[in-house]
Amino acid sequence: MEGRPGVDDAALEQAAMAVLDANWTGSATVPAPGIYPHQWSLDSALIAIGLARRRPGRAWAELGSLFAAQWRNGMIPHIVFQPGHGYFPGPSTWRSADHPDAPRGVATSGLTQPPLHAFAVWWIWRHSATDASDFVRQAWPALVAQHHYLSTCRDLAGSGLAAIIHPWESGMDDSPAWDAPLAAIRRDGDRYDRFAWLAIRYRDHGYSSDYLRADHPFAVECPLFNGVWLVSCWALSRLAALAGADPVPYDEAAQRIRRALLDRLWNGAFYARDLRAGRLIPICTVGGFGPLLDPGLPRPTVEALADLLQSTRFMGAAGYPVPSCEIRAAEFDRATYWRGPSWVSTNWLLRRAAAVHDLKDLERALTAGTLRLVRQAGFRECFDPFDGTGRGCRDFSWSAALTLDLLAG
Ligand code: 9WN
Repeated sequence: MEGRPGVDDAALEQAAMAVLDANWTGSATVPAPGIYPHQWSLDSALIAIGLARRRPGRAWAELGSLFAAQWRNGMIPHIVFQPGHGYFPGPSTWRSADHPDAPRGVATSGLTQPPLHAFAVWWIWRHSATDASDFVRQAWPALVAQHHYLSTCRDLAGSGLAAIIHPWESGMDDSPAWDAPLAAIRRDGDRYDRFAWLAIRYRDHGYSSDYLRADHPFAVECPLFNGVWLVSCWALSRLAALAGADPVPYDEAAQRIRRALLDRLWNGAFYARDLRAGRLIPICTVGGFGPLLDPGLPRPTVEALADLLQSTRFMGAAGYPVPSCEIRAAEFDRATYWRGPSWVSTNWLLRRAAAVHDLKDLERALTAGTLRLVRQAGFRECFDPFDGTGRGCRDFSWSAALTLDLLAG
């Protein structure tokens, strides 16, 4: 009988490294050849996590090139453009060069993405075979500035949570959670026209946080974005001593975010809050499990979330973990990006959450299910949650990088 290539661990690992080598530009890893030819912030954090045990030097370089594109106000842009490659919206839409806070010599977008970077730095440091304290010290100022930006410029409601001001900032751009706030924008045109319009409107208001607070039509407190922010505060508190800093403010920040998540986004599950409509968005998505990343989440909340995740609304009725939208929702669509398919990124984050909360069966199910997906369908962007069919682009970097970590145990 003929075997499938890449099924055994060594071959799978080699195939994953080959994808990452092919997508490496010399300073960063593009998410996928062709379709995503630039550096993305969330992708870089996940790729660095995946490379931590195998290629720590490259993991640090990946983050270093992203931090070099940080804005003076601390914002880490969601895209850092590589010259000579097309993409819409590209540098001529964002016009970062015209903004006094943007870095010189490199073009970036004007939005941000989930701030996983402090956690990624902690992860690489934690898994390094040699002493990585110097790298932590080098990364420290960028991380502190990023967190300062989020608490001063993005806590739009003064609630303790950061607001995303565009679906692209969530990392789950097509999620049905954004349907209602997008539909409330009085504009002609489809979803993508609204995406572009929102970005251009923010640009035309000088990327100003006063404008965001007062007038920007899309402002949402997302549980994934804030769960990631919380775990990065937790990581900063663990790293502070290495940088000669006080850990207490970061522990306090994590507590503040935890309280706000529970007070503002919890209603039997975590939901996103639409700040413009003043209400929770009543659809359960994989983003609602973001707060599980918090090691300090109260046990009853952990158990309620683990039950929901394993119920027939999510993993219990799917062949492969974890559908990006609850299966019973009218908006669920098994084939369309964040409206149903399973992703290696969210699977990995939930596996980390399961490990932190000592949910061994869940951790094993997420590891085995995710490895089955990439063994069967390759390093695709996302996967059909029922039959595992690969969707979106091929040779997707974070799918390959996080596979390296899953194989390491
Ligand atoms: C817009 C690069 C990015 C990921 C996001 C994913 C998708 C972009 C797009 O691709 O977003 O930023 O064109 O749809 O939703 O998570 O970072 O891989």
